[in-house]
Amino acid sequence: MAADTIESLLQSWDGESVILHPDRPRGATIIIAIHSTRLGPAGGGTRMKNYPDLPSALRDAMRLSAVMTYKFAAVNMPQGGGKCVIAVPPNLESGVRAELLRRYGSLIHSFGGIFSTGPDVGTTDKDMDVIAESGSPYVFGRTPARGGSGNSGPPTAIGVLAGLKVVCEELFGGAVAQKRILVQGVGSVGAELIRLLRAQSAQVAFSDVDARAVAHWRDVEHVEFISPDKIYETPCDIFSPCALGGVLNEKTIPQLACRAVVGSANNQLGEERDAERLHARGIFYAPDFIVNVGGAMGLIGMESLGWSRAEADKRIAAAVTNSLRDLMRLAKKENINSELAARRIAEEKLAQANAKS
Ligand code: PPY
Repeated sequence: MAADTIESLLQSWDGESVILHPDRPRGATIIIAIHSTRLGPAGGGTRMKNYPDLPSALRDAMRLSAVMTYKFAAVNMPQGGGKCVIAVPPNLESGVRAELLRRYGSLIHSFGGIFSTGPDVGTTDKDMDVIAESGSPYVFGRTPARGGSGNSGPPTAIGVLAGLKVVCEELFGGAVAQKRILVQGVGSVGAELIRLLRAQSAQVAFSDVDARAVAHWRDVEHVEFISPDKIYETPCDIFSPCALGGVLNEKTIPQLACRAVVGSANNQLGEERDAERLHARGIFYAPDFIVNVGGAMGLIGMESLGWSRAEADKRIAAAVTNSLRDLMRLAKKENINSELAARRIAEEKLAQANAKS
């Protein structure tokens, strides 16, 4: 396959605009991809990492911004899709990093609201505090001390629980109680999900690669531990990836011994074809961008729409429940995979918005 160039990426992308900002003093490049403003100003997290080259960073920003468009459209949030990728040199020193974030904040501010952001891979709520110094009011997910709504893990977990409930009803005709659910990763979403599931009397097991997290959940909380190398082949009712992306692929899908996959991790499918591989095996896959919408919804709802945490939880649970039910109905009727069904529904909503304007 020929290597991507900036030109070929721009040619094949269906989004609106890309802002490429060289931050020369720090040797970084800020890339803001605005995929769609059809439903409202674009929103999406800021991913900061080291990339092998500029086209790789641009490809990531373009792909991730499109997912945000679908994510918001699927749950009827009046928000467009965007994403920022900051390609940085390895081992950025912390003072330099803060300068870069401030520069980035000014850049966002200068766009006057067409793009708002929040945390993503490689950035934290503390980083949002720094970006907001110059980027406010277009920065979500600051620390509570600086007026933010705090960790988005718990609202995200509310959405995952709602997804698990729908899938249990549809597939097993019952509640999550007594269902064997295997949670991969006990970060801020996975840990909260385990708490919620135990409160519903589910049979939970977990896996993680971090020794301290394993010791806590296995020895203090007494949750069954599954070794990470056995996670895919371990029989369960539902597998819930809540950590890494790309875990559903050509190698792992044949090993799966579950009826469904419902988790919060971003980009769970290794490649597009994996949705069809799961479908062919009769394993229901709840599209990640539907199940994990609670993070973005919670931050935006609580910080700019005046929702309380209780109201955010209610809206997130309803949004995930309704969109999963709709897509399961469509997938069944058309005998198509769930990812395709979810995208079709989101595309229809975007087309309706087009027709109205
Ligand atoms: C995501 O859900 O993947 C995000 O990027 C989260 C987000 C979206 C919009 C504003 C803040 C955070």
